[in-house]
Amino acid sequence: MGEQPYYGPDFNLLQRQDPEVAQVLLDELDRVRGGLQLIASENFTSPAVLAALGSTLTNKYAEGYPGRRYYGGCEVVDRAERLAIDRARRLFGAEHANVQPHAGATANLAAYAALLQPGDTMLAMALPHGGHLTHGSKVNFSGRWFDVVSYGVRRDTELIDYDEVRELALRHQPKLIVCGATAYPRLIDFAAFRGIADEVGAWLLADVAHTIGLMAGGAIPSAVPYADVVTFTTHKALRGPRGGGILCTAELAAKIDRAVFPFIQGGPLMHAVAAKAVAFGEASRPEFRDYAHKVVANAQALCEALAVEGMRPVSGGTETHLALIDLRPLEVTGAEAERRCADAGITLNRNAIPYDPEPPAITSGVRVGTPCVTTQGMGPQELKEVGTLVAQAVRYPDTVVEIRERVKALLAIHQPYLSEY
Ligand code: DSN
Repeated sequence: MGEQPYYGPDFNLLQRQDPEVAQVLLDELDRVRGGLQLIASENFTSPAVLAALGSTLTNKYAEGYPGRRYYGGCEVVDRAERLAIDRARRLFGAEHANVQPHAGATANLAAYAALLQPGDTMLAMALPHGGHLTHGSKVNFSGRWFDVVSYGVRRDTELIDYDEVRELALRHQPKLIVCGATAYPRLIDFAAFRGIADEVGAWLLADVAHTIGLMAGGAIPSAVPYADVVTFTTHKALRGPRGGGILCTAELAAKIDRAVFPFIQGGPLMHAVAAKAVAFGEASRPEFRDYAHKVVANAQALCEALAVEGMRPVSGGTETHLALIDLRPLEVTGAEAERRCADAGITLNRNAIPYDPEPPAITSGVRVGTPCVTTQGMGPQELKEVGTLVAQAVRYPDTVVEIRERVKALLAIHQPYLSEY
């Protein structure tokens, strides 16, 4: 070590000490630089966030909360957590924030633990209609531990049927109503959910893991004024480190904090907490508003380009960062489309569409999203081109060499991690 103190990530050091792992890091960077990343739940976090993640804060045990820890020596990491909490509260206008959940699924587990007892009834969106595993899937703790009633989208409009949600709520009297989704391209009417929750005396939880970044940037309406509890992830459109968080009313603050620690988690990951503070700071800047609006405009351009090529957007379009595409008109399954796109240098994921006749491992759809390509600096013009390339890859797999060349040409201008954005 030279005269400079060692603060954080030093790739050359890793290369010298562990070339095998260093090679994995290099190969992953090459992978994302060598193809289009259209997975709606991924993003390229900033170098500043990466620096906080690769810091000595990873060493510190800090069970508890700032000012009331169960370990000594927490006075420094306390500052990181206070910054993260204050910035999250300001950014989202929330009464309380808990920044310790390790992931979105963990945030949901904590929220349920705060609001429900095992066996209680909750009403949430079905996974095959765009919900999430933690919204009551039988293969997840939520489906095992709670009495789950599911709502979905209408067959004709492919939109949430708020009349159905209300009827189910009146019939089953859930203690908790969950709104939010992972594959729903449209805006969610949080006011309507609030009204239904109030009518039956239920708590309202908005799981906005996918859209919190768009809310931070003012590109879509926020769930915070309506929901008792808002759970989210920090690594999707928000562009922060991998992790979760919870916003809630002052009334629920103590319950939520106790549910996160000590009920479901032990020591928080203080390097991740510091990186969340960095991300909330970045998302508070005017540039991020611009970014969030561009993500949506880009998703709309992509969706339109796909529709022109016969790839049918579920619900007819998008108002968010993602589009869900029904491939049945092309007689290609989601699994096959995912594979053909991968061959062409385009990463996306197969996804069930509402009322999907295919099993979850095959599906009739794909999901595409624009957080990554927008971070890379692409705009609607490029997204039109991306749509054409996706469609060509799915429809004409024999032209894969040509598509790869066009993907490369796009990426030559728009590379991730070439600047400090
Ligand atoms: N796995 C995330 C997604 O891709 O939507 C949700 O947790």
